[in-house]
Amino acid sequence: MLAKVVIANRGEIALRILRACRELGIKTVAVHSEADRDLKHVRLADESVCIGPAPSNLSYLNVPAIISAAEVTDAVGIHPGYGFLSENADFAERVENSGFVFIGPKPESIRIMGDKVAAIKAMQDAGVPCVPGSDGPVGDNTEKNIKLAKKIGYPIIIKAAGGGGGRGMRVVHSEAALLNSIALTKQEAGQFFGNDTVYMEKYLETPRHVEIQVLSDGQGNAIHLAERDCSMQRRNQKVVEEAPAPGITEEQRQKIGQRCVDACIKINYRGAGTFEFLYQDGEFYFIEMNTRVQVEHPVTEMITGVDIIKEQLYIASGAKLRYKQSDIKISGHAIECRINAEDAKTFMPSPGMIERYHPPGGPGIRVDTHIYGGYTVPPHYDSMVGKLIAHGNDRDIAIARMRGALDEISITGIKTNIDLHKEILGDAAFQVGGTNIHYLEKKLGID
Ligand code: MV4
Repeated sequence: MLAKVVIANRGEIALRILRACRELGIKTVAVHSEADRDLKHVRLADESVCIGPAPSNLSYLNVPAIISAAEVTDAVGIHPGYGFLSENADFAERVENSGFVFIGPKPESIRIMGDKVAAIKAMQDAGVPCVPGSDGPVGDNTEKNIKLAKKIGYPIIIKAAGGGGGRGMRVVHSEAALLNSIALTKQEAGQFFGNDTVYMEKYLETPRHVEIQVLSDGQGNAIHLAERDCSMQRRNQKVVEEAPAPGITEEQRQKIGQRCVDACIKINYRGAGTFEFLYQDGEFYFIEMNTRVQVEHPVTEMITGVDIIKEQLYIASGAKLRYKQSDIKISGHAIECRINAEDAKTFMPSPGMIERYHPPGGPGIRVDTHIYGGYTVPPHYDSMVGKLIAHGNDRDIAIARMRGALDEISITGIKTNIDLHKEILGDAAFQVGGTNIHYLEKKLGID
């Protein structure tokens, strides 16, 4: 096993990684900004290094500072968590070229999945079902583009190859708007991502966002850990996630899961990964692959009993996958509520000092958070301050436990979205299950 790991992140995920390292006897190095000296994991880590001022670009995105921290502490590996440098292929490459283990996929895999056109091509070649579309970049032949859109059938969506996560997309409802929309999306894509390549897909109007978690050792072994439903979102920010996805049968799960496993083996994928699908009318359509551990990984851990962070560390150490597919059995249902420091009406971040924090508890309740009474949420980073996870033998029990936990938890001194979660968990359509990606925004009223 790796002897010492640099945790190149902050907040709850840094603490989550620290806990996994401790279980495995791995020494930890916390790297933090000047604004993050009081983070819980910084106190708990074996060593800590301040890597720069508060702004992320000067600290958590400062590649030389992070690699230097690994050098001065004699660390072996670097865990990037999520966000920040986690899906930066150049960072992964520089980590490896500096002689450290990047706890994640090979740089080439990150690079392929960062280019959505290349990702879709790779997945299509590997037998993963994709959205009907342009099968590559949209060219500049207007006649061809008009024909292509007609063949796919309106509405279509134009997406930037360098985009993802909801940035650089435009829906087109008619031929009259097509050419202008392509030109506009290309121009924005060039501006935002430094790559004006765009592609075309059939626009699915009422899909759910269902994603498959995989683990692959890069030595010919891969498994899937079933799916998560992340449809409850606002402006591409997930709010509530759950596993398994309501209404997905075991047969559907194993079929799509096996496609993902086969793809991992075909591209020799290494580490944890997530295949993102749109799910509509009983069919899965691949849209993107995430090459990091995700915020919502705990719901998968709760229903499978697999510690995804520990498996990332085992895989990074060169071990063969410790599970076979037949070892993976789904047990019950899990729901996660993302707790954000934000205004209930405007959804604007609401940083500041937490006066008191009382965590919830009881059977099936897990809290992944770095907050404590007296902690000040800095204004420089994401507003998520923790995650409440409820598990039960079935979805109704998970919902009941989550509602109890939402009533028990108390965070004073800052505004949070806890009341929003109480509303969602009490919503009749949520309780039935299977709401689509537009449900929450419609419920909240179009802005
Ligand atoms: C789509 C789509 C409908 N049809 N692609 C948005 C985020 C990015 N990951 C892909 N996205 C979408 N792609 C086709 N062909 C609708 C969305 C979409 C969405 C997807 C998942 C979760 C939330 C979303 C919110 C708005 C739009």
